[in-house]
Amino acid sequence: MFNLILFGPPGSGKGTQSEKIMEKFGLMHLSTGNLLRQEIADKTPLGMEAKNIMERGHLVPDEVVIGMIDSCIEKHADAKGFLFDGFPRTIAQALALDNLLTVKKAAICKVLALDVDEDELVKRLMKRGETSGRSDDTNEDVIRKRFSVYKAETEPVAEHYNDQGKLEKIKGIGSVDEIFSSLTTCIETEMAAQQSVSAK
Ligand code: B4P
Repeated sequence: MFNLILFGPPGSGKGTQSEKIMEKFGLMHLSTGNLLRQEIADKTPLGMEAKNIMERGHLVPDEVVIGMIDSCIEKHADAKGFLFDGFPRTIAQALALDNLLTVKKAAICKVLALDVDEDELVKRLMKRGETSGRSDDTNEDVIRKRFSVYKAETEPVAEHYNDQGKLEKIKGIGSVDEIFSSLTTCIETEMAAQQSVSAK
């Protein structure tokens, strides 16, 4: 299995690039943001709880998102690999993901981290807020809150995978196609490395 994490702050382009990676490499795309927004659209109890939290720029509780990812991995047991987008966002989520994959005799192969400065991120999110209808994108205070949560809770996840030698930073400013091209080069290099290990 080839399992990839696309990492980065809110608005760094994880969702945008995930669509293209999924299409090119045939990985199963798991976005916790999309899964949560679907729960909100379906007005489920979980969705109602998540809406409140997301609108304030906070993270949904670990056990909720870990449960969602667990059942998605089970549902797609025959996938040739997963692309995790927006997950893991805390150390507890990262440890849970590592365990879920170990049970399947699999692991994260690479973590690609999109690097974008905060001013550019605010611009992108405010712009998306004009058309997306996403209430977490329209208020600059909420956007800034999401960054402070990211720094406190999510950045340590990058360290966790850096310690495992799996983290690679990618410049996240430029055209969508330029960034996709850098990501593609890294993914192809890693896939070739995995294949040569499994051929031995
Ligand atoms: P997410 O849905 O994961 O989304 P995001 O971080 O806001 O954005 P993303 O990085 O995917 O940006 P995008 O490509 O859309 O999270 C939303 C909320 O859900 C979180 O705040 C949290 O409350 C909750 N949540 C999700 N996962 C969770 C978890 N694991 N644990 C707890 N809570 C969780 O790009 C943004 C904009 O930039 C778009 O408008 C795009 O068009 C534009 N853009 C993209 N690339 C560009 C480029 N190269 N140049 C210019 N603009 C670009």
